Amino acid sequence: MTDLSGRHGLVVGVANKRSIAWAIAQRLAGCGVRLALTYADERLGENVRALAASLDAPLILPCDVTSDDQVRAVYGEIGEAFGSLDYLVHAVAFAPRAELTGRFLDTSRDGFRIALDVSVYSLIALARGAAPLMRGQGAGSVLTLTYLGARRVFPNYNVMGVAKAGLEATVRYLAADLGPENIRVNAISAGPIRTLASAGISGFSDILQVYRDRAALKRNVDAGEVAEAAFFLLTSATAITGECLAVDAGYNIMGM
Ligand code: NAD
Ligand code: IMJ
Repeated sequence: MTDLSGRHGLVVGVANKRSIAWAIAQRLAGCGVRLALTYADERLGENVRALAASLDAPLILPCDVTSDDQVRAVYGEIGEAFGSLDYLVHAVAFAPRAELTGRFLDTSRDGFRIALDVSVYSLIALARGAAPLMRGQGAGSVLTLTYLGARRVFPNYNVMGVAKAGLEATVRYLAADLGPENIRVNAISAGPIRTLASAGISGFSDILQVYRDRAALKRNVDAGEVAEAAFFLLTSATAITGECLAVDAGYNIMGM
């Protein structure tokens, strides 16, 4: 296995053992990457601390991505403990529950603002904090998670689709901005996976079934498969930036 000891990563978006971010964290840590993991609130902090016990002494830090102060504090701690950063994983999305049901037409101004702030602006804020620590050592790689709802309409995805479209555009603008410093920025568009972010979404089982029926590979994907593609984009795809890679068992390529 690739030896990445001496490298450092920040993974934002671990909530529990099903989180896509957790699968990516495990993949990186398995190759010797020293990690910082953040948690959104104290309730999730306990989960993250328990999971982290299986990793090699990671930094565990609070980070509500809507707080500039908390984002600044995270990079302060990483600067002190690591001195540099190689990888940033952004696996964060949130819209108020009420926005993920009913008509898109009824999207509230507040719901729109919150969804775009948490799910899109957070990538800009986190990339800005990471850049000096990546620049200092001549390279870096940023990865975020998106969904096909950015490009096609899915029932109830609503304002999150608009947020993911903004996120995918943000990947391109950040890639252009940070490219001259050899910092790459990419996205993975994952197929539907049962996680906290899909729990309680009405019709989610139906969506999994539709993917299983229609995807080229006639099956769903798991977080480990997303993590493998994430590992590739983060650690070895040295000429890939500004891209969105589908890890969806070939669902998006099908016409019917
Ligand atoms: P998850 O619930 O495990 O992860 C979402 C994370 O966002 C959680 O850790 C949560 O704490 C965090 N978060 C929400 N608001 C936050 C805030 N204000 N500050 C900091 N963190 C905050 O679910 P997941 O499915 O692993 O989601 C990770 C990413 O993958 C998301 O961007 C999601 O849109 C994307 N994605 C998920 C699927 C799927 O079907 N599960 C498919 C494609 C893309
Ligand atoms: C979420 C809602 C509706 C349809 C959905 C999803 N489909 C998929 C998801 C088809 C795959 C999961 N996904 C890709 C997301 O990005 C989820 C984001 C999300 C989930 C919640 C649930 C709890 C809550 N707010 C949320 N905000 C964003 O209160």
